[in-house]
Amino acid sequence: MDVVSLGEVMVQMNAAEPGPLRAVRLFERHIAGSEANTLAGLSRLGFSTRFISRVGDDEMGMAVVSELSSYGVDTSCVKVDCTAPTGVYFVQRGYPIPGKSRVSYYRSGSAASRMDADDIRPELLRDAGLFHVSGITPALGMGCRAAALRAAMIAHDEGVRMSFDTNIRVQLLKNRDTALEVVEPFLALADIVFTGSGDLDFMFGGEDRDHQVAMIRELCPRACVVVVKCGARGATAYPRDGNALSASAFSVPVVDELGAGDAFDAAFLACVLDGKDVDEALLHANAAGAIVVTAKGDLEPLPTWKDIELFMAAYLGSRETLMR
Ligand code: KDG
Repeated sequence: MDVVSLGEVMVQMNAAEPGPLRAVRLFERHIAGSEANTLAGLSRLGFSTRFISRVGDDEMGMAVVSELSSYGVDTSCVKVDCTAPTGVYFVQRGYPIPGKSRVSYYRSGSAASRMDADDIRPELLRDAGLFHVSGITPALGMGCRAAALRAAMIAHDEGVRMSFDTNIRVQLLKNRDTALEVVEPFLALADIVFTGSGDLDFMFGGEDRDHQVAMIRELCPRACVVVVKCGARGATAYPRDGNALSASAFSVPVVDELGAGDAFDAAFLACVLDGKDVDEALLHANAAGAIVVTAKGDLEPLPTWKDIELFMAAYLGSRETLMR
């Protein structure tokens, strides 16, 4: 298995039109969840992936399993929990800030939030090339935190590389102290770290970027690279040995920005697993993120290599060149 991850996949009710949720009458039903999005992205890029989770014994749980499987993700470790439902969330698009999406969760007490350390068996990770998790899963409850930590420890003990995306969701992690308490154990074990400019501001205050990067670096001494995603302003990678590398984003029409960060992680990790350089990884990751914001749903627009190449061929002429 190339990549293993765990987390929650929810039913996503995505507003058919931009505007405030209270005025939206029609929704498109998708399924999505950060870590699973990244796995599906890696599957689209040719890697074998395994997802560990729980869904409810309900129609939507069946949709989660069958749709994720249709992307090639191994869902044999997704348990059906008869005592809790599959989580749901609503997506408000383009309001009040054009191009921005906002989420409303109905996930408290969901089946996935009831995962615990017993969901993680060492053999699920032993054969993996990489273990990936984000700050969302340990924020779902103490059981999920224990499960994610057990998986991270097994990966560490078995010599499996680990990537971690801080992915702070303020609705789940209320304040800076809680956020740091949740992400620190994962940062300490991670070999590759993704974060965002908003996450850095939340964790370390509105200091200058170099100071924020120095702060997060102290928390992830093993990481060979820390990647800071800045949305429409591109991304910068800070390798442990070497100079920072920045790549500007592709400018595209934004339909729904959700899932872009997960697609970015997938393409970046795919490049790392393929042994490509960091600058190439940044370029492909930015392209994957840009492609995903052009359509609704986190999974449906995830690109293949061919899609990324076609996109880059069309856009590179008008795109600022990679900056060092
Ligand atoms: O990264 C996009 C996801 O965060 C979103 O679609 C749903 O996983 C999700 C979450 O927990 O917010």
